[in-house]
Amino acid sequence: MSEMTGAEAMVRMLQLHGVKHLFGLCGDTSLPFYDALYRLDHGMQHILTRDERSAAYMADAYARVSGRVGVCEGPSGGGATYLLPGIVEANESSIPVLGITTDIATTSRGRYALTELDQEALYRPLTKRTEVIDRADKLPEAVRRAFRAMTGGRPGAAHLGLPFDVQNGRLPGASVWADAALGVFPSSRASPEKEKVSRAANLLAAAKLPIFICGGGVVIAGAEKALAALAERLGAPVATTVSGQGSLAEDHPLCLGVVGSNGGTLPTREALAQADLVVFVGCRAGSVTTERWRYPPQGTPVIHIDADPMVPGANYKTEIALVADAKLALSELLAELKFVEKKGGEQLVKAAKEKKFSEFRALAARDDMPILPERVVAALHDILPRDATVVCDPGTPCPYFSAYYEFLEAGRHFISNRAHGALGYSMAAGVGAHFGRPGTKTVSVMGDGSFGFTAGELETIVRLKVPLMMVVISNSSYGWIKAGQKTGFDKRYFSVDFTRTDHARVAEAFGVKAFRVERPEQLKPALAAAAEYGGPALVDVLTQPLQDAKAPVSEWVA
Ligand SMILES: Cc1ncc(C[n+]2csc(CCOP(=O)(O)OP(=O)(O)O)c2C)c(N)n1
Repeated sequence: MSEMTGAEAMVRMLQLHGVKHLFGLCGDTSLPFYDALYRLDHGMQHILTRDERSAAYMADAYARVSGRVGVCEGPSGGGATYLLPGIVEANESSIPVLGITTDIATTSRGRYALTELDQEALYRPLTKRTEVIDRADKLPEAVRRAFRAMTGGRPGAAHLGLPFDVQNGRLPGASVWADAALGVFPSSRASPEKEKVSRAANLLAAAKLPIFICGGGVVIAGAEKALAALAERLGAPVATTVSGQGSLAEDHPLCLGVVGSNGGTLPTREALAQADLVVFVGCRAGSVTTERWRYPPQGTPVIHIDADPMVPGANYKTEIALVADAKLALSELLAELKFVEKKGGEQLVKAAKEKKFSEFRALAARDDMPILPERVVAALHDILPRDATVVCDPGTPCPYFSAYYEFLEAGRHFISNRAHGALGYSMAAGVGAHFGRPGTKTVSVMGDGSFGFTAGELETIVRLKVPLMMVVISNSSYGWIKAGQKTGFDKRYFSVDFTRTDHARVAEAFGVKAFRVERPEQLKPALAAAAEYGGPALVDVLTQPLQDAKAPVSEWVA
């Protein structure tokens, strides 16, 4: 290991950080990097995608289910701009994704080279760290910095630019080293301050009905067990955000389910309103979770646990902010509340859920055509194994699955892109989730709008024989926006309808096993056949348009 090229060093640095999968798409500026991937024995699988957006979404979902950094790559110019949506989604969702973009040679800068672009400027506002590496000998430390940034503190995304001449430059092999522990997140955890833990414990012990509202941070921190133990000790209901699903198993007697404008329902909102103390955990208390900062009502005493010091106090006057890792903070609260044994929350949860699910079940049993979304959720729940991973796009899928699909195991079994909600996430993310957790069933549920954004990736799925199950909610419109035009703009439907695509035939043309479902009685058999099929399968379901549905959505403009 005397000397190596920059491209070889990048491959080795990824390998040393424990990277096993790399999602990406080739380009001229990437040729030395691809050649190093070809030549070296590194044990990483490169997953060639048909769009860099998909590569980044795959890396994002891969990280969410595996707890490891997701890595994606693309070339200069268009590759760098196309990779961006997935990088920003991951960064805002506190998911460590490394985006590598190759670049024109440093010597060509400013000379109108094809694809020249200020990659650092592009990525700076969207990542925890960005760096275009200007010299080969600086590469190892830049990669180490990126991994420290991604997995330390609040996790997030990083970007590294790799100019053509830097890939071909040389550096000493001895400088290529890494701490493999930084490939896993969170790689470091901050403890809460003792005195604040005692004060928070006193407030919790004194509260009649404390309620937890958990965001994505609970599962990211692996705090599910600590949360369950603390909630049980306090008899405190646990609500979640859309991203917080999996904080507690949904059949737990204290699990209230999703609250907020997207997936929340009146019974859950009413239950939440009874809290005399709210504990936000790993949750930004943003517009969707709080129905535009109205529920819980302002004035409710709040304890806020978050790894990011900017979060507590942003939206609610906060009694105590524990700026700490969720697992450590909840464990310390549990230790402090050793002798407390409260009851009470179970009844409230039971009543709220009975109300919510009795309405749901009545709709799920209906034989309407087009098929009601409730029926699709219920049928999928009936046939999928309890440890399945469901990935949902915006539109009909996200609120319906958030409200009504009960995830019976704690941990990351539900994924949706809640930071930016870009259409066309779930198909690619389903691929990433499969590679991150290959032993379990992964299902991507998308609107037909989302299908249109991402259909090209069916080729990737077939080529790699990914046993992904896909469900298309076909209503030939951008339904969410149409529903917004109905409720807020007196049904002045403008430019929201498109013609119906036969998604099953499109999928078949790619080599995917496909089913088209028009009649309600066809639904369950088709879903079951798709789930049992060993390879990629798609079920196209002609579904009730969202503007006619009884959607669990309280605000169409979040
Ligand atoms: C990239 C992108 N562009 C626009 C939007 C705004 N938007 C939110 S929901 C939605 C409609 C979704 O339509 P579809 O995927 O068909 O699902 P449906 O609502 O009909 O169930 C649109 C256009 C978005 N979320 N992402």
